Amino acid sequence: MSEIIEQIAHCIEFGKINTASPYPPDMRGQEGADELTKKALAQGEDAGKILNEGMVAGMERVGKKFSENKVFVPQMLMSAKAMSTAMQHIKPYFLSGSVKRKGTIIIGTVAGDLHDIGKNLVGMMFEGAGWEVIDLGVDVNAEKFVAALKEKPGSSVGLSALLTTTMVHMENIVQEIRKMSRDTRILIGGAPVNMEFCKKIGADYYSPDPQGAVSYLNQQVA
Ligand code: B1M
Repeated sequence: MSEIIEQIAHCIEFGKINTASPYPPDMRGQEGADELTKKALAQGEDAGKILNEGMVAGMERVGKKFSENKVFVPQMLMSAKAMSTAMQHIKPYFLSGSVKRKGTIIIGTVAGDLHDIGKNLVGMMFEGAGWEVIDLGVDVNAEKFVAALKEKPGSSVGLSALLTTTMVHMENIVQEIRKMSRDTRILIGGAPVNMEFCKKIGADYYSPDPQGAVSYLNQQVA
């Protein structure tokens, strides 16, 4: 891997956004993911390589540490911010078709539930892993998920719930999606749910953290 691509991976892993950003303190004054991505493109590095070997690799590293409780939500948010800043430079290459997305995932927090911090992290991790993310927001009912799937057939769906009173809505959403398309991949997550509940409601996969959800879908399209 070229040095600049490894530097980008490092910036994403440690949440170094740009030169002006004071975080992390031991990288103060150094270039961040923003400047390095621009520089790498100007040097003629391939956009897909920058994305996959630099940005995605950095997000995978921090995602793994998060799963192992070695870093926490604030660090993940800084990495996600570094990722989304660098992504602005790569987006034109997605639009031109020279960099391909892995697929689309439609995400949302289920009906009655306004918690969105975990769901947003899941979205950022998918985006960071090269997926197109359609975020329907919070308090999303079955009709909205089905309508989004009709607009973007073949997408996967990610449901988040934080309340024991709203996790029950996942079952109804899964049923309505299955009526429309039996083979849509449906992932669930959130503090009150688990794999047993996932199986009971007929979803495909439960992950306790964003990285597990990303790894699962990556394997499905590999
Ligand atoms: Co609420 N709340 N809250 N709350 N809140 C909890 C969830 C609660 C456990 C607190 C408690 O009582 N100890 C409790 C639920 C109890 C239960 O049902 N068992 C609770 C309650 C009761 C309520 C209200 C009903 C309070 C009230 O008004 N009486 C109310 C409900 C409003 C509603 O939704 N209709 C309410 C409101 C709120 C705030 C608005 C104040 C705020 C939400 C702000 C926001 O999200 N924008 C809030 C918060 C912040 C919390 C706590 C403190 C933190 C939740 C959080 O963001 N965690 C929470 C207590 C706690 O967890 N300590 C609590 C950090 C986040 C990164 O984790 O969302 O679990 P989490 O996501 C994780 C994983 O679960 C996973 O990945 C993420 C990263 O690891 N994950 C997925 C999540 N979705 C996934 C999807 C996947 C894969 C993984 O694939 C698709």
